[in-house]
Amino acid sequence: MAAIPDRLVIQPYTVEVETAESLVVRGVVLDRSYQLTPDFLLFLKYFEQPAGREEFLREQAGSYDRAELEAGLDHLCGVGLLVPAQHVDLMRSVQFAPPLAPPFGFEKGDIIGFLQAEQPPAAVVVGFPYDGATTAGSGARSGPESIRYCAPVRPASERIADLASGEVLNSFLGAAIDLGDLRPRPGESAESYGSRIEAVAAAVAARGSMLIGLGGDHSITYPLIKGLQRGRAERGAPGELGLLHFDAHTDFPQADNFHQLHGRHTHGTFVRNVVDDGLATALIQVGVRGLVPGSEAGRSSRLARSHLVIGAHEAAALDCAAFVGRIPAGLPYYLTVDIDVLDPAFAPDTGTPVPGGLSSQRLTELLGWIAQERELAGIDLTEVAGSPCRANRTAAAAADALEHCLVRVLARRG
Ligand SMILES: [Mn+2]
Repeated sequence: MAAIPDRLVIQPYTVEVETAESLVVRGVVLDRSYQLTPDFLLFLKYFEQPAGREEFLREQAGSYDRAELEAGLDHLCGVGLLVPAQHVDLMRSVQFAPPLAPPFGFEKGDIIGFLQAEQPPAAVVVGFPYDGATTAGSGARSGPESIRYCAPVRPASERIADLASGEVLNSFLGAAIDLGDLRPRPGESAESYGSRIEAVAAAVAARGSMLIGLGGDHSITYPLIKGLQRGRAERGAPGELGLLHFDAHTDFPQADNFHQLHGRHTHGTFVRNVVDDGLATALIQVGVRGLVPGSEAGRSSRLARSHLVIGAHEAAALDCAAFVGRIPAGLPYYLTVDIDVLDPAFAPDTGTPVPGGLSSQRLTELLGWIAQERELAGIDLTEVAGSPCRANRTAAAAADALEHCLVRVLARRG
């Protein structure tokens, strides 16, 4: 636990039990109950608005023992009911569900502990069980749970061997924690949920940790990138960011009236929004395919640096080293994977499958190479549908590709 900051605020809570002997409150952010004594009402009321710790101690000094007041503050900070006031907006807008079982042997964590940890972890997993922005098949709301279910749980060991490539890697899997899922509200719009995604992404990036997002439909990526850029700016990191996008679709509608027709934030528009808002300077799209109506092939010259499309056939045929060589070096990338980049034979449980995609082996290989050879600032994997069960080969392929990538990303950052 870090030194307690001077300005504090209580996270939103409801009182569950209030008697002369007992006070039980439920904190909204983690949906968790806290057993207190009625004396704590003084603290809860005082810090409903952000207030100074010293100011509180001074004001109450006449009526209460200072050591007891300090112990009370320490206790509330320790359990995470009192949080640094800088997080007041985040605390008021988010609610998390804890992960049932974190993937890959990661530790379980929570957003409040993360924000206050002395040493933030290298990476955090956050699930976004939302599919309110799909235009065709839905079901991606079960993605986070299904990916976690299909992800192997690794023992903490110092080395991990990749039998396919013969590589032996240092394992830094312990450097990541799983914060659980950011809960959507019933019927919540993509704009509303997106603003909360952005707040979480900004807070994670401001601490210097990498966010690994489990979708959810592809609408989650725009706010993830926006928040990442905000958090990076807060740390003084350079604004240049490439977008590395694996998908069967370009998610980049060319028609100017597209937003009027479908709304701005859908799972099929995020790339256009990222480009229009200047959030990325380079765009590399991998695995796109299929016939679409229109006279534009989705290539854009509006990006400052470059727009490169490596279609599905090329992505399947290129030598891995040659593939990575086509991705400009010297800038960090945000990596987003729509699982429909895979052929429906490997990933049938997704909203908008397109024949002629990559094999799961190919995706795993390419992500491993990218993680090894390029700097990644954030990662997400979207559009996995289907139940959490052994038969969900879409989720199994997603988890496998993600793990091959993460084990190398964490080795770089470790
Ligand atoms: Mn997509």
